[in-house]
Amino acid sequence: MTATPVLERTSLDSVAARIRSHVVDMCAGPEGGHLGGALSCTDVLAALYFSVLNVNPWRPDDPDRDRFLLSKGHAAVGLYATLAERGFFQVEELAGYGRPGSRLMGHPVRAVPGVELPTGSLGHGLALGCGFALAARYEGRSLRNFVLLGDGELQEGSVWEAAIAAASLRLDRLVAVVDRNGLQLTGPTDGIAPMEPLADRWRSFGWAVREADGHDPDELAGHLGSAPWEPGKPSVLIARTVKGQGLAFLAGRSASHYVKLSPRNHARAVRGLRAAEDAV
Ligand SMILES: Cc1ncc(C[n+]2csc(CCOP(=O)(O)OP(=O)(O)O)c2C)c(N)n1
Ligand SMILES: [Mg+2]
Repeated sequence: MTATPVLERTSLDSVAARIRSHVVDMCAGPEGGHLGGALSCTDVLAALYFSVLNVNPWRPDDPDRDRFLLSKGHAAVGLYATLAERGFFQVEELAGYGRPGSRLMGHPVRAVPGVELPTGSLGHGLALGCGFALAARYEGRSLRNFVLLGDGELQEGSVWEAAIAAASLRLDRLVAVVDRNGLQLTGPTDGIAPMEPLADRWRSFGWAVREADGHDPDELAGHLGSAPWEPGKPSVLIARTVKGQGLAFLAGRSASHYVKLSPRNHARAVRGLRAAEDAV
């Protein structure tokens, strides 16, 4: 498979800004959307799709492509914006999100070019990623498999079953990213089920672990691009993020989880994002 062109790392911030802008527009539509969790993982998605993943929008089913699973499927608007920006489908299609007849629904499905599997029921992505990694091993393909998980999602026991399986099968072409925004639907993750020391937990399950600023796409691309970090071990990057990143009136608040932006708040959000972009 021919390597696809990727952006210079210095451009990742501007890609992320465009993705955020699409996310905000979609969440002002009739359905609203999972705004906070889409904005917390925007920089991870930008780093993956514009620097790390070996994917080709013209051949979305190329058997040698890297695989990406959005295990936190509720952040679909972030994935749609990223796939559109990367050229899997027209950016104009984003305007149809959530509307009757659109394939861009609240959770991703395979009808959307670039989507590997439907996700949204939390706790399943890592096991599916294990399956992808095993299949590639059996077929002798050297592709990599990336899975993005929410930190609240880590409360699902199936995540840890998959973590055990990945380590025991020595799936070092499997890379997990945890969107560590500290919030889930109803409040702070650690108030509901404390997970710290999270890095040590993953280490104790036999994974190679790194932590990073989840809003620095260059740093993220550096870590993710260089995985696997230890031979024979799956890798997990704990990305420290802010739910609702980029919107001063929602950032760090559970209220950002699912939002239908009013016209006033949409205008406010657009202004805030523009100001942040101008400041870069
Ligand atoms: C199995 C399952 N239970 C409940 C839900 C409903 N749900 C959707 S998002 C969410 C909170 C997830 O929190 P987190 O993983 O931290 O996501 P983020 O903060 O990144 O949005 C819940 C409980 C679900 N999608 N799947
Ligand atoms: Mg969270």
